[in-house]
Amino acid sequence: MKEPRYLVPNDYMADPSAHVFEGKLYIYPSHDWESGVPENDNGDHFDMKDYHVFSMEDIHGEVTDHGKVLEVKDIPWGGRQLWDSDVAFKNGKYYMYFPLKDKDDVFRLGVAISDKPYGPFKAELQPIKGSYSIDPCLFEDDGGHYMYFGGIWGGQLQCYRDNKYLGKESFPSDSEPAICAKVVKMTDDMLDFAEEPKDLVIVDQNGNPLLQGDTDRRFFEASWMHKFNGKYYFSYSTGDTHRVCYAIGDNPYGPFVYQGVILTPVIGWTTHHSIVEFKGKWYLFHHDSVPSGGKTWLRSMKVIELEYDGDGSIKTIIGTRELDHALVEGE
Ligand code: FUB
Repeated sequence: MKEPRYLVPNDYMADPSAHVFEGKLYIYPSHDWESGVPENDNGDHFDMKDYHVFSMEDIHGEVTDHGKVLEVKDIPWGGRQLWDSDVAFKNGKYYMYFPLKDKDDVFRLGVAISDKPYGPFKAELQPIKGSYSIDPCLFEDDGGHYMYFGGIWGGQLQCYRDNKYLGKESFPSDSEPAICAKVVKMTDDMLDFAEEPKDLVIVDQNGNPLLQGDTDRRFFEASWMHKFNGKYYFSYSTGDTHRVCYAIGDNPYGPFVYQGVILTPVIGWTTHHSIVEFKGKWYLFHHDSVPSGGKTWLRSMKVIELEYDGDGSIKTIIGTRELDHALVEGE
């Protein structure tokens, strides 16, 4: 598959988290819609209310919509904005992790459970204790499951230091180390953090942490973790510079050494992805706003093959901004 394929032409689906469960590809996206909420830097225009699950038996084949699997109205602690989710499997159960603002408008991470990869999922009564910010990604390694999470600006990560809520925003200066994504091991029952979340530090080739002012490379949101040839690949969005980048480490906690760009900017403000191996090939699931004519809050998910060079580096994929300047006026 050398050309990208849009997966759900009749609706808007973003932030796709893809996994192989029971021999099929399952995709867990955010469900964009025209809410009418005005656009701002906090992302209030991403006012999503439910999730659907999709599956595919073949990357070129039919995409099955399993329908609505979880709604804000069924989450007892919920306020607004169901953003990027992810799903993990353990001991016969599927655990969906999701960010949602609580009734005080503070993002928390929730968990909902199903016996099937396609749901429906039933939410726990409370968010995960000690959780905050957005974009949970679950990764299984020999020693158990790890969650990667966080996002600055609308994702509220800048409102925390040492896992404590500051009650206000606080950004480092441009010459200080960048705000980090977080990594935490999950408890055996998958419902809690087994430890205090730790900083996921990304360093340059000299071992120095990336700086807050290094906006082309520093972490913004959209964590993903995958393993290739025994190495740990942490990938993420740089947000306001609109790239998907990656860094490599020797263990799930890092540190991770910055490597390069996986995906150059797409049409639409956000860029978000997941990486999965299916039937012997690797794929990049991502989204852009081409089908909506450039509306940032109406995104469409797509998939393209991802390739590695012989040394394990990922070949850069060109996003729709470079390919399709003419598609959307003003982009
Ligand atoms: O979909 C809402 C937010 O936009 C996600 O949580 C971010 O990663 C960005 O894609």
